Amino acid sequence: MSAPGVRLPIDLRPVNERLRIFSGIQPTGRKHLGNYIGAIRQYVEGQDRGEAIYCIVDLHAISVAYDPVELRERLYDTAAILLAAGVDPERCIFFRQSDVREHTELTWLLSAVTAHGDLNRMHQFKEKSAKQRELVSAALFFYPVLMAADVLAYRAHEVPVGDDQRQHVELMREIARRFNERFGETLVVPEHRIPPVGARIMDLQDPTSKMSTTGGSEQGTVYVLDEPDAILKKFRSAVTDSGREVRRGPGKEGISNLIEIISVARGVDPEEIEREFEGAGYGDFKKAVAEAVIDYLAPVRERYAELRPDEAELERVLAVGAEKARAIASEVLADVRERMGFGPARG
Ligand code: ATP
Ligand code: LTN
Repeated sequence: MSAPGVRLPIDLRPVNERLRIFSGIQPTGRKHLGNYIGAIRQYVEGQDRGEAIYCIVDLHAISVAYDPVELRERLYDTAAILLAAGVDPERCIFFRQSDVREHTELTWLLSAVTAHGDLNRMHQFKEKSAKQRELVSAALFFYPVLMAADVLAYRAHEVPVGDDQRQHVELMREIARRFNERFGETLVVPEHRIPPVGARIMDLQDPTSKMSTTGGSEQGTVYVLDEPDAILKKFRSAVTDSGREVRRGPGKEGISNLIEIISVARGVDPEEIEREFEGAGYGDFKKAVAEAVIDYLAPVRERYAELRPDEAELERVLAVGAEKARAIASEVLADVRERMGFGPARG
């Protein structure tokens, strides 16, 4: 028994506890090769490594201009893409963020230990706020707090994301640390998991900026659901450089990007690709990249076509996931509430 008022630290990861993985993805519907290689591929692998929890973050989607009817449609698109890619509701918890109200509640509670100055430093806020035509919403500014709540509500240990989310994960670590310092050990300080190859897939037309649904060029963005012909065209017109060597290096952003893409699609090291294509022309290399990507994405596109029409089934899957998610998050929230001084004291 501990003395009253003395908090025993919650053992945040006992040796025999399973690794808990959490990640979220926006319901933009048009998921691209960057999302797939940087994140979705890791979600699928995560199911073999630990207890995986994945959610479609529809609450995040309202931080920029959106249409409610579209949102619902794109949510189904995104759900079907993830399932088609191999996210398996039998082996993970897969749900819609807005179905689990604990995320919203925790966002507000965590805002008490979030520094305004830290939010002000977020690159994504700066970039996205500059692009808004009508309204820069407070939701856009608060976006990282909601993202912290997503992860901290599950005491997740690991967060698979692409490189662009590094700063957001750093911030959620800071929020968890500050919470624990202020209210006693309650939350797990999570680690990011950023893949060594493919964490930042670049736009094929402008290899100095990341492939993106919102910021990039249409011709430079390969979508998971693109037809083989479209994929071939996009890779054929990919911007390279005036040199002739298929290797990574400064001034070779385009070729470096293609090397990373083909190495992930084929499941080999980039070095192996450089060896294989030594002396090859850029034209042949681009064609090989396109073929590898077509083979890589074809099963996903085919499976998507089967899954997407059955919205009732998608809803059923998401509801099962939400229930499992809620069971975990509500316990964490009960601890957080109690430690912050809400409701009657427990035990
Ligand atoms: P976008 O910029 O395309 O709109 P996003 O980052 O705003 O995407 P999500 O669709 O939620 O929003 O991203 C899902 C995951 O994909 C995140 O983990 C993100 O880091 C990753 N990701 C996004 N773009 C890339 C990219 N070009 N290369 C690698 N990973 C990426
Ligand atoms: N901001 C992320 C999406 C996201 C997320 C999360 C990722 C929302 N909540 C929790 C990991 C963990 C993005 O990719 N744009």
